Amino acid sequence: MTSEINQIQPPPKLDTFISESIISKDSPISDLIKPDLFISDLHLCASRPHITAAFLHFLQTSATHAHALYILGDLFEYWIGDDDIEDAHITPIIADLRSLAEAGVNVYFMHGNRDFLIADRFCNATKISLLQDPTLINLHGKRVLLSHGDALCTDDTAYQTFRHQVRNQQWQEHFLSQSLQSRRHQVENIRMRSEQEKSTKSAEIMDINQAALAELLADYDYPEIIIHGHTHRPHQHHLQLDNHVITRWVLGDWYEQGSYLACDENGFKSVNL
Ligand SMILES: [Mn+2]
Repeated sequence: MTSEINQIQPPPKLDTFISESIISKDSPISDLIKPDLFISDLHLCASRPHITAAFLHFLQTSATHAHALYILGDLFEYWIGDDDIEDAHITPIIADLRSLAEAGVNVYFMHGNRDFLIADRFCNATKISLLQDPTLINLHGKRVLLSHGDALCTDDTAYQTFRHQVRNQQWQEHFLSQSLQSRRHQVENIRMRSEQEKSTKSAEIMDINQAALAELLADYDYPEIIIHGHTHRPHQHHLQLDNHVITRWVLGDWYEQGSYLACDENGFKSVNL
């Protein structure tokens, strides 16, 4: 089956949920009021302390009122292995994520292309649950597909080859067997190369491929909503695919300003910090 994907104008009130009809009367009242929050692409890094400070503030304020926090990849600029957890830049992030989870907020993390080596030790220390990419969830009766987004950038064949290589278990075991210093050095080199390559790649190549998106949405039986990050092009897209109307939320990065997407029984709202 070929899937046709077309950008369309939003129908009225597409993202407004009709609360009474879709929320179970048995749901605890707090779950109805508390929003689910979605963030990605913070790229936390010791060289950008103001972003880390903004994130810690977010964890101590807005996030504490949430039902759940979904971190959809690239929380860190890079992650060289869970044995780096004692790093002075990392420890306050771990502590505040753990405090949030201990305060009763469900915190979920999905790997991005920068922090795909986050594993059990990090998850145990933060009490975060790791999500597979993609993951389908149900929010107020709507099916919502979550993804980081890099797997959809299929026009960037060089990147997809790299992605395939570094997601290989043997590659990861070999990489993790090296010293922290050596790993940090290698990652710095990869980052530098990738920055140079980015300047020569067209904007289209680095965006998601519409056919790959259509295939993913069809595979998941046309969820009403897909949320992803990675492209750093925050936007609410409306599209029509095989007679299904689908909303695609693209999350923003935190380079200049923090932002999150909130969902409650009234629908979605994009918030700048
Ligand atoms: Mn990314």
